[in-house]
Amino acid sequence: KTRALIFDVDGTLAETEEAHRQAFNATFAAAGLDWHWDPPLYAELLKITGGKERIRAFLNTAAPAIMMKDESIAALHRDKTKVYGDIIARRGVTLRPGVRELIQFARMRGIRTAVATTTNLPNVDALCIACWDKPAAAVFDAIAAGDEALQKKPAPDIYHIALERLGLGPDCCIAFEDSRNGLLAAKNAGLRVVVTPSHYSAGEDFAEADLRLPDLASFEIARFD
Ligand code: XBP
Ligand code: MG
Repeated sequence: KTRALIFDVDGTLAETEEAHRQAFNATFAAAGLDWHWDPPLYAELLKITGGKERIRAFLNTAAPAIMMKDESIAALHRDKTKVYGDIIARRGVTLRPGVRELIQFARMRGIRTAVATTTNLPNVDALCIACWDKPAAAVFDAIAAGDEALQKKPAPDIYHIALERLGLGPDCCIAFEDSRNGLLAAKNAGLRVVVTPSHYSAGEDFAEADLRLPDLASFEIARFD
């Protein structure tokens, strides 16, 4: 019997990666850095999960001569989080098909809901306020986000934290992901995984998924009981 649904955020709840990409670029420009991440480059950089880790990976390959301390990257990333929050608040964001209904259905049935994401908590709150008019803690029963995990996806850490907060083992939970890194993180934590590929992850390999669907509008929870 399924007792909880654990959702990835970016790409799974909503198509947010273009807003992230624009927030990175606006932040670089405001800091006087002539870096620009176009969509093809961003698709490559998305293989590195986590904004700070992504900036570091970009520097290592595109500008190895630039020395940047971890603290400077963290400061740049704090600015990026503010810009991202502003973009989401100003433009709004649309939940992917079936997301709102599935979360509402779970609530009605006493199935708990959680978030296990690489992005940081202010970004999860920005999305929840834009889509539900409430902070994340009022939408989900448990939240595990960003730097809470020592190692980001595809490591299972963030799913371990979410399961611990739910007080549940992996057998009675289902994870929802859009990317290969996310799929592997959830699988590494022993969960069953439903993958709904997103704009940037469409071409990835999802062979390990228990179920692959175009979106959650066609998801039937009964299949998993
Ligand atoms: C997506 C990510 C994040 C975002 C940027 O993670 O990898 O890094 O692109 O967010 P998920 P931050 O799909 O697991 O939510 O800059 O806050 O890291
Ligand atoms: Mg994702």
